[in-house]
Amino acid sequence: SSTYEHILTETPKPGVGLITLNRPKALNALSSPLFTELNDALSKYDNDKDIGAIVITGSEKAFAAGADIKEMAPLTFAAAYSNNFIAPWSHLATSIRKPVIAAVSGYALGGGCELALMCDIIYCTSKATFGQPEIKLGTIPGAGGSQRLTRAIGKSRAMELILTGKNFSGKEAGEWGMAAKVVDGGKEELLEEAVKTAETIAGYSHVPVVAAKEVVNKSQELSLREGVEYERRMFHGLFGSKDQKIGMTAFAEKKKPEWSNE
Ligand code: CO8
Repeated sequence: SSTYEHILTETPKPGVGLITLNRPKALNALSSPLFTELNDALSKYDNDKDIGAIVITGSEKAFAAGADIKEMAPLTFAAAYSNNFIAPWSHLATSIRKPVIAAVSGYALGGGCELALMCDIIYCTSKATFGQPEIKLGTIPGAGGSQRLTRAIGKSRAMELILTGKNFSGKEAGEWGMAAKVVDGGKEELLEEAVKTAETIAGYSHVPVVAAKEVVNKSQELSLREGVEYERRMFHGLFGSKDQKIGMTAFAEKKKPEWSNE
């Protein structure tokens, strides 16, 4: 929609909502106004019955070079605490129910790395540059980096990266299991892969897609036993959906299912 100033939105394929961070002069630094627009666009796609999956990307040079340092520099403890600074960033991780793929080319530093980690799937170029450099600025990750990076790549590696502020490459992100796909090309090839996967997901019934995302995310919060029980209840619940009947009947009749999203 043309009403946004810091992001672009489009539908590159049926069912796919693409959000491009677009503050090129600041390497997509994540200012509060940018995040307000990002959250608005995410909610619109999440509530749009024609959208099945969302892709977030940046430019060739930067996915996002972090939180806006110039905005943060003068912030006081009292203002940060009383306004719960950064809390709106959690919207993506806590409220968006459809799958979100991060397509990362270039810098994904600090809050940019954290934004990628809030997405459900990360695709990146082999030359992408990830890092949590906050220690160099006299602070620590504040948008989930210490928690999500540690879950994604393990404690020893996350600890080393967060304590030294050293960057790591997209190739390493793939080797360590943080990125699901590493593309040996530029942003165009990367985006093609991310949109293709989003299109595949969007082609399934939205009901089990949302359920699948929810149960996988529960694995990060619950004990194994509670998680397995949660999954089973969700699985039971899906027998109440039209699309379970449509999907299994189509298989038996050797037909392509026509999803109702019900
Ligand atoms: N914030 C504000 N402006 C930025 C940021 C940023 N994070 N990153 C780059 N910019 C600006 C630069 O100031 C510069 O602006 P100007 O032209 O007006 O001087 C413009 O973008 C281009 O940047 P460079 O000239 O520096 O470009 P280079 O190609 O030379 O360098 C780098 C690229 C290496 C990415 C470099 O810009 C850099 O080191 N950026 C900062 C990276 C960083 O430290 N990020 C972490 C920020 S802290 C953080 O994210 C904390 C998260 C906690 C949660 C936050 C909640 C809000």
